[in-house]
Order: sequence, then structure tokens, then C-alpha cells
Amino acid sequence: MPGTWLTGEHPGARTRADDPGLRQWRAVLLGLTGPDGSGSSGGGSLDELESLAATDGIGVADRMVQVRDRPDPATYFGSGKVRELAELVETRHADVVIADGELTPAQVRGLEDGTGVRVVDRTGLILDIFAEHARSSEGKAQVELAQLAYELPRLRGHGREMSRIGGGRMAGGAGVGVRGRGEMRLEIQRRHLRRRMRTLREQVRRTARRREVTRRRRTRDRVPSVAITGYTNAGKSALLNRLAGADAEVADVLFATLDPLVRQVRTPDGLTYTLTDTVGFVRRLPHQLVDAFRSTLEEVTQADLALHVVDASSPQATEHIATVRGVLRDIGAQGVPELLVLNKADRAEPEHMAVLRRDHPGAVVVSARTGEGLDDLRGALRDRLEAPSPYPRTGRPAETEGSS
Ligand SMILES: Nc1nc2c(ncn2[C@@H]2O[C@H](COP(=O)(O)OP(=O)(O)OP(=O)(O)O)[C@@H](O)[C@H]2O)c(=O)[nH]1
Ligand SMILES: [Mg+2]
Repeated sequence: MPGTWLTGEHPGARTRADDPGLRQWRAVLLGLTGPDGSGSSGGGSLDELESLAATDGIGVADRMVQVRDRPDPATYFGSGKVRELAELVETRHADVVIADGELTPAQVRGLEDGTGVRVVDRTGLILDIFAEHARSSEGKAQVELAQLAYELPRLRGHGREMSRIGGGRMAGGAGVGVRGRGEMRLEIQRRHLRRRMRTLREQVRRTARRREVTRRRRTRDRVPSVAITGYTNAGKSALLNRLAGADAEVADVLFATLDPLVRQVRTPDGLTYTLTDTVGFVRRLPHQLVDAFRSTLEEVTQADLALHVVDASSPQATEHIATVRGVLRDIGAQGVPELLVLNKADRAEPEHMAVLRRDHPGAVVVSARTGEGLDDLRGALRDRLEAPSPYPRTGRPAETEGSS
């Protein structure tokens, strides 16, 4: 079962209605590729969408990929293809259709009317996962903010009567839905969402300010800080646990960690530094999430060193590195020195590892699972943190930019 947000309850609802009586949801994944094989669904994108679905408790019944220049504005796939899709949904007993791209509200409507099941896009799916994984009040507020930003332009003013979810196939677990009719009702809903968003934004700002104070104190005490960053599921939390003897949640799902977790590490030879575990990145991270999680993501802009953890066993490792560096640039962390860590050495293909080492000569090879390479990593951390900084500690560019 995906989170209740996806199952059609009011967008503000964030807790999963766990009902063991319900069978697992099954999805048909939709991808688009350009005529030349390019496009958003190339390069393992549908595989990643499948992992995202699995993380959200949704199994994959089938995939459908269409070759076309650009999505159809009304139905994404074009009406002929949508009829085929409807048949596939019927024969494969799918409960939901998940599009790899971003759908406009009109396309969602077109696809839902054509297939009779709930339709979500990649962004909606990622938001649902974040909603499931948020633990702290800050995390929950950030996710809700992102959900509302996503929901606002998609309000329909009438319910999802066309959708089977919350009515037809799904027994129980029926969402209340957004059920009013007419423009008046729609306007009231919009106003309500906007008001809620203002409250949440204020809440997120307050927490960010508190964190800022703690961070400043550490800077004043000259404790260097290391932010662990990387693609989701790379092993960031596992590595934090190894280095800091902490008990961060390690799980084989995407976005297990949403809240920044700070641990102080003291090495036997007397070096003290803080290690922060943060939210992982993914290709095409929804902008609503980047906006809402800005203060969390910005932890790394304030760090002395970014420990960029890579799952070296993933065939997409090179692409992941590029994605992470792209997001770091987007949030203004390009000035933070990076130490690249090629993790999961225990299960990486030796040839693949050799290529990664060749392309990234400064990287440290480790396995958070077996402990291999951890001494090298500790050594590299010591070298990087003890090396005299080119800037006086209080005047680093990242800091003057970041503090508002
Ligand atoms: N084989 C192997 N598995 C690892 C290694 N490091 C982590 N894992 C596994 O990879 C999965 C993800 O690890 P996490 O530490 O939760 O990854 P993360 O980067 O914190 O992920 P998110 O918080 O979800 O973004 C877990 O199943 C870990 O057990 C490693 O060195 N080798
Ligand atoms: Mg984690």
C-alpha cells in the first residue's frame, strides 16, 4: 500500500492507513522516449521508477514505453495508445498508472478518464515516499509543504469519482478526497491550502533558524564539519554508523533518511569533527521538494567538507555522481570541497570499480558493510580536515553567503 496521500485522502493527510487485508498495489509504468532513443525514460529511468514504486509498496504489473517527440497535451500518450493502456490495466489488474515524466493536471485527467484508475507521476510518487519517511516535525512540515505546492495547481474542484481508488477496486481505505463542486468551493480550497502553506513555511523557517544557531556555535568552537551527501541508497547512513558508531536508520529503500542527523566524531589521535547525514538525491528531484527541503539540503553548503558517497555497485554510478554534483550546484554548495567515496566495494564489479577509480583518482574505495577501506577513509578525512584552510574559519565564502 502506498501512503494515504496517494490513495486519495486529503492532501494534508500524511499517515499511512495500514490495512493488512489489502493486497499489494500493482502499477503500470509509463515511459516516453524520443525517436532517437533519447528522452526522459532512457538510461535506466524506468528501473529507477520501479525502485521508487517498490519503496512506496507498489509492485509493477507491466511497463509501457512509447516513442514520440513530445507528450500529448491532453493524454500524454495519445488517445489510441491510451486505449491500449486501458486494456493493459484491465488484463494486468493494475490499480495505478505511474508516469515517469511530469504530468500536467490535464494529462492526469485525460489518463484517469481513459483508464479508470488513479494516475500519478514521478513527482507525486516521490512526494508520497517522502511523506511516509518523514519523522521529525520539521521533516513532516517540509513534506507537507511540498505536497501542497504540488497539489495546488491540480485541484479539480470535484472528487476523483472517475478513479477506482477510494471507491471501486480498493476495499476500505477509501479517501475522503477533495469533493466539493463548483468554482466557489475550489476557491475556498485554494485559499485554505495557501494559508496552510504560509503556516508551514513559517514553521520550517523557525527550525532552520534554530539549527543555524547550533551550527554557528560549533563554528565558533572551531569544530570542523563534514556533511555526508550522495544519491539515495548509496550507503550514507551506513557509513555514518561506521564512522561515528551511530545508529542511523539503514534500509534498502530510497529516501530512508530525511532528517539531518549530526554526530560528533572523536578520533583516537584527538581530531574532533561533526558528521551530518542528510537526505539523499535522485535524478530529477521534484523542485517542490528542493524548495521545501532547502534548509535541510543547505546543511552541506555550510560544511567544511562534503563526503560524497557513491554506490559503486550501481551501473548508474557515473550518472549518479553527476546528478549529485548538479544538485549541490543548485543549492549553492559548489564551493565546498568534496571527498568522493566509492562505497559497496564488496559487491561492485571489479571492472566497473576500475573504471570509476580511473575517472576519479582522488576517491577512496570502501565498504560500509565489510569495513574495507575505512582506515583509508579516516586517513583521508584527517588529511582534508587538518590541512590549513585557505580562508580564516570565520570568513569562508560559503558561510557569508549562506547566513541571511
Ligand atoms: N553490499 C553492501 N551494501 C551496503 C553497503 N553500504 C550500505 N549498504 C546497503 O545499502 C542500503 C542503503 O544503505 P543506507 O545507508 O540506508 O543508504 P542511504 O544512502 O543512507 O540511503 P537514503 O537515506 O535512503 O538516501 C542498505 O540496504 C545497506 O545495508 C556496502 O558497503 N555494501
Ligand atoms: Mg540514509
